[in-house]
Amino acid sequence: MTKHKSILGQIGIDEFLAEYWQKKPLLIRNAIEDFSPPIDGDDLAGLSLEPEVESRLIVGDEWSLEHGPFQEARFSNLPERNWTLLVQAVDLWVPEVADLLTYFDFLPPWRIDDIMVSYAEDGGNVGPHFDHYDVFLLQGSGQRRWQVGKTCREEDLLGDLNSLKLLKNFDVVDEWVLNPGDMLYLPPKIAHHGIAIGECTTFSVGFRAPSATEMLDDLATELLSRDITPIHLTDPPLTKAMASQPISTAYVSRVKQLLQEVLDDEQMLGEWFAQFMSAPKYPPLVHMTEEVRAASLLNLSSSGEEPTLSHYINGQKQP
Ligand SMILES: [Mn+2]
Repeated sequence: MTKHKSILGQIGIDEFLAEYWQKKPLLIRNAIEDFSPPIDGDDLAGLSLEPEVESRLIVGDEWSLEHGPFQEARFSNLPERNWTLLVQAVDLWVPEVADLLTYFDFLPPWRIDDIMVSYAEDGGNVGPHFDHYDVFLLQGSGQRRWQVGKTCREEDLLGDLNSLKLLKNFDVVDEWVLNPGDMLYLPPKIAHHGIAIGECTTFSVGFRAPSATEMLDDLATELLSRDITPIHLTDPPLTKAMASQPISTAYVSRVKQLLQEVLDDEQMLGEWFAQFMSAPKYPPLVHMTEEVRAASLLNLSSSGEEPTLSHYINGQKQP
């Protein structure tokens, strides 16, 4: 891979990390100059037919959600406008998409989760929402209007509509129309809403943000698998009265102390964390990738004669 220009435009890496990363949104015009997206909507539709690939369709004003794998016929029955196809972890499937990750080598590679690619028809959007992770939204083909709001809290959620985390209220603070190669960085919890202007693709480079609960779950499994001497709960000083009382706070303190003792082992934590953060998100996919490519399902370097996936979308050839 040849050394390329910084994807942060005029902003230096140190400045970006100090001023923007996990703090505030940043729009970068022409983040990649003359960007030609490595895949298009038809490639995405093709991927979404594969059972191993995680894909979703979000259709209409009510954001009706469907999970892949999809049948080819589904794409000829979609409305003319206002729908979005989202395909997760496209970097695992398409090396040309994985190559985009080299632009983000100013961040620890294990922080990166995946590149999700979306294709939307005019008006397509997934509703105003927020995410718990950092994301770079790189515009592929076409245009998308991004509206950005304030930092959100859990209480701001409308609840789980079709597992989409939509917002009760969305006050637009800023908005931009992104063109091919433009990129918007969003820190965690910032309200955002992206609406396709005509048909477009967006490449979302998402970062990992495991919750403490998820980490405790994985850590507990790891500790159980290790042959370590267990430490057990003991009593705080007891009184007879405690036999008939609700669990005393002295017990709660004991429990906390015991659990902290388990965690107070930086070497163990470091080893577990490295393992946890580098665990592949879709274990079988890593092995499938070469197989599928070998089967020429996605022959990106070819043109014209290859299994063109154009007909998947609206039953028409896309330009
Ligand atoms: Mn989002």
